[in-house]
Amino acid sequence: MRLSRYFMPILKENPKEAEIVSHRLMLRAGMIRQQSQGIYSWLPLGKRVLDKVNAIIRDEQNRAGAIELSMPTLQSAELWQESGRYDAYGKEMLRIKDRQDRPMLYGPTNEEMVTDIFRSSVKSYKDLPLNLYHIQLKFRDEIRPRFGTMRSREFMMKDAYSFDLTREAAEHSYNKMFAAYLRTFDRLGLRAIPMRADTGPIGGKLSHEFIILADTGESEVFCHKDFVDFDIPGEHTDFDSVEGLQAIFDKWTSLYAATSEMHDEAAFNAVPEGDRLSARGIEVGHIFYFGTKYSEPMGAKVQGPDGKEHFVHMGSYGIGPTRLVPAIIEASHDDNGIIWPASVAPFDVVVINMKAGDQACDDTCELIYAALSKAGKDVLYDDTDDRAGTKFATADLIGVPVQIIAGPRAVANGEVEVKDRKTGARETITIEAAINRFVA
Ligand code: P5A
Repeated sequence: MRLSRYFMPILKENPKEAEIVSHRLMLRAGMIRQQSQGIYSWLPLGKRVLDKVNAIIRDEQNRAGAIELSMPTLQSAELWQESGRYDAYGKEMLRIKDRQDRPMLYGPTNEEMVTDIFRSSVKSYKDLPLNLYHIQLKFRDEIRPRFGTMRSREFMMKDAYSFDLTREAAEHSYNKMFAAYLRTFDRLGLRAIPMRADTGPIGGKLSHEFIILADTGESEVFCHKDFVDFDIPGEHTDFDSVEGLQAIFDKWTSLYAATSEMHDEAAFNAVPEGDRLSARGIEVGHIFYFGTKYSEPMGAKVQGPDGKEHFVHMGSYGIGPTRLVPAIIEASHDDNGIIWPASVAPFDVVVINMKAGDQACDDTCELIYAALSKAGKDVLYDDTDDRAGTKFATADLIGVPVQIIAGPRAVANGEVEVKDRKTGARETITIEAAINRFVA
């Protein structure tokens, strides 16, 4: 991508409305724009990061055996009347009428809709287990939308829904998502700790929130400090192994970890004082097991091996991609801007032409840009005629992991400078070596 032809509206000044660093940096880097309170456009740079986050989420959902589909944002009120949640959900639900005066709503979550899909076609236990997910916009009319896309009214959610014949089988499905979440957040460069959590309007008794520790987090959390160094399940984790996944779940729930709603002061005080971590956190995921809460009122049942009909046991599993992007920034930035983990960086490399219009600099940059693009890298080429200082500031602000800087002096020697955004380390190497580093 040539910067001269891209759309990346950088802000020079700090926006006044931004109270936390991620919101400030997302606005300054031209990643998002507020359209109305708590409703955002994702501008091209932001969209690139969001797409990469979603690709990792999708990859881990698929690995764990979940199957992707796509459900609509607008739902009929009738479904929610069946489950009894239409009235219970309250003012957070955006209620709409269509031209025939039929009550509709902008979905805040999809338990009812997916249960309807399930009951319309699954009739036998032989078709279980089943886990269906999508990555879709949701709307919740939050009392206090704030911090940009961290708590917005329209937001994106990856929501998965599992169906099983028995409670034991449903627990295995829960454990699959539990392990998939540990892997997902790790690949996003985050340490997320599963904590016992309140189930709120989704329901059920068993639930875990996945929390990133951050001073700017909205939740108050309490946990054992050893979680910070626990091992993440590897990529060869066998998601069909009931014992294997149970062992992962048992290990990750063996020490104290709870959100403020579930906090048990006495149990926390039993943790040795030096091991107690009482902190603030950002909830990036939340998983639930709620048994037959939706399947019973909505008549979602299958024939079991005993020939009888059984209401299915369900769970639901959410991740907030549009919250994850600011959460990653909260965890990874410095005074100059964002520092993206390579896995979600909007570009892999930025090539900075220090003297656009100078034949040798132009030729060198074009050569590098073409070679790295051909090798499948996402390359941003700063071919603008901005001042060098502006270019460096922009490259640092948008947080691309590697900068290749081509200035007249180095280029005359057949060299470029390579800068690591995270460490700030710079080295001067030959143009060929710079290309080979990414192509090899
Ligand atoms: C689980 C999947 C549910 O809705 N039903 C389907 C269940 N859970 S949840 O905890 O309410 O939300 C799941 C995740 O969505 C993100 N999230 C938000 N992100 C941005 N702005 C919001 N207002 C918002 N509300 C929820 C969070 O990451 C949450 O864990």
